[in-house]
Parts: sequence; structure tokens; C-alpha cells
Amino acid sequence: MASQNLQSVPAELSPEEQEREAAGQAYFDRIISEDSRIEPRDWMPAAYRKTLLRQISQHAHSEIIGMQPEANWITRAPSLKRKSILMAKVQDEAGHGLYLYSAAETLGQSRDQMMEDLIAGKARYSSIFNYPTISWADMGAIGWLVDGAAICNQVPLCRASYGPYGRAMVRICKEESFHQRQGFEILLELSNGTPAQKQMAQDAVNRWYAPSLMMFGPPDEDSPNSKQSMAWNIKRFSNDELRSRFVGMMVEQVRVLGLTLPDKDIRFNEETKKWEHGPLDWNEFKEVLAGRGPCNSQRIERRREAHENGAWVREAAVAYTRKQAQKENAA
Ligand code: BYC
Repeated sequence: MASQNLQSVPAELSPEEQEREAAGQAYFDRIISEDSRIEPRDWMPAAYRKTLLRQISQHAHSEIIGMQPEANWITRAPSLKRKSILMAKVQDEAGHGLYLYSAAETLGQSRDQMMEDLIAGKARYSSIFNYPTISWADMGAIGWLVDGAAICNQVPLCRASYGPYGRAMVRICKEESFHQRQGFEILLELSNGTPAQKQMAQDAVNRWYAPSLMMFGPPDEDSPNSKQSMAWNIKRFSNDELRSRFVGMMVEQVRVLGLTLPDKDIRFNEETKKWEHGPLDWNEFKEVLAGRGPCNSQRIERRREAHENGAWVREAAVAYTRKQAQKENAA
């Protein structure tokens, strides 16, 4: 589909500049209609750049803030094996954040600026990471439900029209698959354990189910960005479409776990051929987005502290790079 709602060429440009802009727009439209890729050096409409920066920086922030709820359990993991798996997972999330900040930097925003916006509370990150992790079973529920939702949402992003974003997503999705498996396995073991362990697993699933469905974003009729993002081949499916697919996946897997989903309204609609779920509390979602979720202020405070504590590492890295450059210039 050709891109829509694109800005027309501004009139105040010189004739040569107008020509260049028009050629850039024509190239961009062709690349999008061929379902091919835009690269950082290519001309792109200002609104496309802005949308990508918004989504990629929010995504990067989610990965970085998302380390906190799980890091909370590293020192209390029930065995050495569980501890090393959890540490590897949390480190993977840091890596995802770094690939994504790099992708966002190719659009002209500095990482320092993105980080400043995050710790100033001006930037969004996924709603899901504002909920507390109160038992070990939450590590299972996050891996199974949260990483499961992330895979559902992110596999189509591997085909995003912006090259650096799509390529970053390929590696991220591979790692997310491992994350989901490890979460599933934690829940399976608890579910097959003592009645108290099984109850702990069920309780975690009960608490994380609705927030994980809300990760996909507001219902389609309240999603102001979806239409244009889909026209630009950034998003490939609507929020509701992906949410419905996710419910279908979880319905099958929860049976293997021997647990239940806390939603009596789940059903497969034979007419639409889609999975449906019960009502979600969108007011709660809005509250979390407005900074009033259970852990919003704690998450930002913790990130600010970590950023300040890491200042000496950044300074040392800059000093080292400067020294290396001086050595090379002197040689
Ligand atoms: N939370 O028009 P819409 C992970 C905002 S990390 C907060 O539908 P769009 C993991 C939205 O930004 C997973 N805000 O927007 C890490 C917009 O606000 P602005 C993170 C949300 O962009 C560690 C407004 O609501 N995944 O897996 O078309 C450990 C209207 O929404 C949320 C990604 O970031 C939300 N849930 O669609 C474990 C995936 N939903 O910007 C796991 C990439 C919506 O206009 N992002 N908003 O002020 C996307 O696919 C899309 O950006 C979304 C939203 C589907 C999330």
C-alpha cells in the first residue's frame, strides 16, 4: 500500500530543494509500496522519522526498565541453575535495549537525550513493567505471558520497513523465544510441585494475565497511531488482532501447564475466526500510562540511581576513546 497522509512538499523551499524533496518522496513511496526497506541514509518524511523514533525509543526504554522486576529475584532464585538462567535473561534485556537505542540513534536522536527523557519521566515505556513481582512464580508468569506477548507483537516487527529496526528485531525475537520457554518451564515445574507451589503459579498467572493483554496497546478504535504505522509497514497487524492471536496461543499452552486463565469469557468466534477475551480494565491502563501504576515512581527512581551510579563508567569510556584517538593521531 502506498504511504498516506504524507506532508506535501513545503512551498518555502528553493526550486532545487523542492525537486530533491519530491524525488525523495517518490523514492520513499516506491520503497513502501514494494514492501522494501528504508535505510538511515534515505530520504524519509519527517512524520515517518518521528513515529519510528517514538516507537523504537519507547521499545528500548521498555527493555531497560523491564530488567527491574526480574532483577528483583536474582538474589532469591531457588537454585544456582535458576539464578544463572535468570541473570542471562536480564542481561539479554539490556542487550535488546542497546540494539534498540542504536537503531533509534540512526534517526538522529542521541542516546543521552533518550536517557534524559526517560529519567525525567517524559518518555513512555511498556505499561507491564509497572507491576510488582511478589513471588518466584512471577518469574515464570513474566517469561510465559509477558515474553509470550512480546514475541507475538515483535515477530511481525522483524519485517518493519525501517532496516535498522527490523534487523534488531530478528535477534531480539530469537532471544525472546528462549525467555518464553524458561518462563513456561518455571510454571510447569511449580504446577507439578506441591499444592502450595501450584497455587503460587496460578496466583501469578491470575495477576499477570490482564496486564499482559494490555501490553498490545489500546483497542483499535482508541489507537491513534495504528493506521498510519500500518500504511508505512512499521506495524503489520492491529493491536486487537495481535491480542486475539495471543489469547489463542495461551489457551492451548495453559492446558499443558495444568493451570487456568482467569477469564471465563475466552471463546473462539467461528464467524470471525478470531479468539475473543473478556473485558479489560482500560481505566487501569490509562492510570498506569499517566504514571500512577503500582510501581511507576519506583521504576524511574531506580533507573535514575543506576544512571547516576554509572556516570564514572561513561566518563572513563569517553576518556579512553579520547586517549586512543590522540595515540592514533600522534602515530
Ligand atoms: N504501554 O496508538 P497506539 C519486553 C501508548 S519489552 C505503554 O496503539 P502504537 C520485555 C502508545 O505509545 C516489550 N504505552 O500506539 C522486556 C501511544 O502513546 P504516544 C515492549 C502504551 O505505537 C524486558 C498511545 O498509547 N514492546 O518484551 O501504534 C523483560 C496510543 O497507542 C502501550 C514494544 O515496545 C503500553 N502497553 O502501538 C521482559 C513493542 N500501548 O506514543 C520483556 C513495540 C500503547 O502516542 N511497540 N501505548 O504518546 C509497538 O508495537 C507499539 O508501539 C505498541 C503501541 C503496540 C506498543
